[in-house]
Amino acid sequence: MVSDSELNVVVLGLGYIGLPTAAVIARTGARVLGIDVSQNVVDTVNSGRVHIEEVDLDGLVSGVVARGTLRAATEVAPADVFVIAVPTPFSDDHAPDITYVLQAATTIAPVLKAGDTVILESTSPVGTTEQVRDLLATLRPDLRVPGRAGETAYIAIAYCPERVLPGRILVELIDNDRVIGGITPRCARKALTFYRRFVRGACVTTNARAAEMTKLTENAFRDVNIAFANELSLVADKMGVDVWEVIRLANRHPRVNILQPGPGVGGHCIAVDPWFLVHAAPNETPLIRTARTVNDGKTDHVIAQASALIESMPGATVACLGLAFKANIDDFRESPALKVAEALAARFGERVAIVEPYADALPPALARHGAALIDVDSAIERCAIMVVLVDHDVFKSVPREERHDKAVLDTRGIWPDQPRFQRKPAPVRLAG
Ligand code: SAJ
Repeated sequence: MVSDSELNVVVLGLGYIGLPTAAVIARTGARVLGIDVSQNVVDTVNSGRVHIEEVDLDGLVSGVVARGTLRAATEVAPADVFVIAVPTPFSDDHAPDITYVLQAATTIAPVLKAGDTVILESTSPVGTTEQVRDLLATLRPDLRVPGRAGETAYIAIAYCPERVLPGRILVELIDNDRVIGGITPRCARKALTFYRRFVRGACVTTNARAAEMTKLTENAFRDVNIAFANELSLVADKMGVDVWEVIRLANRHPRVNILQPGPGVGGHCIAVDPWFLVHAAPNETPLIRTARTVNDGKTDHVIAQASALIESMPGATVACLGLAFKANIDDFRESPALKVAEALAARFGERVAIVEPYADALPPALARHGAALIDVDSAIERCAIMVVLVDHDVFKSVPREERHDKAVLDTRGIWPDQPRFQRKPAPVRLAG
């Protein structure tokens, strides 16, 4: 086995997964080349800086770049292991788009040599790793690929999904268990040797298709469970009951563990990946599809609730607290908070102000409608209405006395002590 300092690794895609992964591998002493299509990203990384916000990532990247074990480029080079971590978006009709994955495979094809390992980490529809194998076989007919004709393959190809939580990426990259699906068992074992270099969690091997579906299943499971919480929040609103109190109490049951309602589900994973399953088996996935509809519908519900509140207080200024898709991060992808803020700004214009400690400037769609970016103290001073969209710690810590006179729509349940909780109890009709 090659020692860490002799191992050359190429990571394709220096985004939220690729850059932390590249840096963690580089920390083991392996020589890592990160590839990105953006020259700006490449320059940023090569200067030891980061283009994304993630706990402790800046220190790690500056360390490994200074030590010379991580560098970035736009052009690929020969290596022993290739890790593909590029985006897999979906089209308007929810069909998964694996163009970037196939482009990445096309990019590495010319530099592949016997003994190399190719690992796909991008969330992908079932069968994508086999497509990568077929593409490489076409582009490099001289290289024997795995799972064909019973001959010993020259290269190993495996699928190993990333499963890290934004905000905890560097911890979870090391501590989480990994599912490693080989095109053949031999491929899985080869990839396993690589992950054991830096993963402390258990590394479990399977086949590529099972690993691909496992990743989609994990995120669909979470989406369905959040949909349950969101549906409960609508029921509780109608009943005039505090949903967070109900969930807290129900979760005291030893076999009940309900997640938290919110303004909808965001991010580039949970709001996207379930569609890969629905698209693959439309007739078999009514539950997964409904969960998506419930979670998206919750955003529309919040827009309607907030609009009604704002209309009931003519002239009052409104603070939307948060734009990120979840707490304490700067990631606004597919963010329900952003959708709500945009809808309110479009309707109420300059009456709407935005508080987002993780943004330096407002996205153009918000700025266009006259909304301003203000800090939390200005919001407390100036705004009579507060719409809590993200549970950032800085919002949670606003004490009751600073917001007691505000009209509040708290979609995250961060202020259970808020006296003017904007949910009017529905009239209760007694039986008989
Ligand atoms: N959310 C709720 N209520 C909850 C939990 C989450 O409304 O109780 C919302 C969040 O506010 C956010 C969205 O769901 O808008 C997703 O947040 P998340 O923290 O559940 O997940 P992500 O998207 O940050 O990361 C997920 C993780 N998957 C699972 O937990 C099964 C992570 O482990 C994956 O690596 C990641 O997707 C991914 O890249 O696929």
